[in-house]
Amino acid sequence: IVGGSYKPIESNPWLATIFHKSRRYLCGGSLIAPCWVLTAAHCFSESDIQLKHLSVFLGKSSLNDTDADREQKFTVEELILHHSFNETTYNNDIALLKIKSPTGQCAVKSSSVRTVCLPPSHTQLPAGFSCTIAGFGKETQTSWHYSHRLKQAEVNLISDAVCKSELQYGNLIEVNMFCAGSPDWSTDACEGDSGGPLVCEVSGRRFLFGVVSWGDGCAKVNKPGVYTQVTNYNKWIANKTGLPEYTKG
Ligand code: 4AZ
Repeated sequence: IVGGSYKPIESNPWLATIFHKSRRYLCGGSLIAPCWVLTAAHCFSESDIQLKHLSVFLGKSSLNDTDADREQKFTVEELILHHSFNETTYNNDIALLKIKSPTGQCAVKSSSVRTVCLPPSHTQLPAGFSCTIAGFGKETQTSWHYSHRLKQAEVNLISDAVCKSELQYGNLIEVNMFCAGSPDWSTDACEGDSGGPLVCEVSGRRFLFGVVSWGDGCAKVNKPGVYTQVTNYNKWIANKTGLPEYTKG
């Protein structure tokens, strides 16, 4: 995250951190049900990634230190990439991980671990709406390493019309994507924040509206962050997880 501030995991208790071979930090994710983490499909594009080498942590405030009292560690039982994920355009950049602890359990609710709500299908918030992003990604585009501490930042939703303008991304923005940025372009998601949450508060409840997907660099003028539009995938998520689909009313 470029800009924003350091926050304890209790501010984003659904944030999952995904590692490869227990050492290399790969991506963020969001706990949407005790056994399920929603993340980005492109996190698993590298050819050497194997299911058995993935681990997922919940309750982590620091990337490099263990806090046994607040952390929960899992292996990945299932990795479900969206069948129409396009590695070139990043359309349908969404994936699900089914997690399992060494004792065969899913996530246990605590002050540092909880699920985030999915918004009703196809709901869209107006341009300018303020939402929060969180993650351990780079703090500047040129940084050599990820952030040691969890960061959070506010970004505003940008209309498709503006984001699809030639000044911004033109026709690179697909229907399953939306853009968000800060008015002075000083805050943004960055490398390593991929897969992580964009959460918006509606009627006093926080909902997962976006998955960090891509962008031209980080915090560049007129190059906002691009997010997977989670509300287009309620049916897909319900289908793949067997969880009930939430419909408003
Ligand atoms: C990345 O490389 C990445 N500024 C993620 C988000 C953004 C840029 C790059 C958005 O994972």
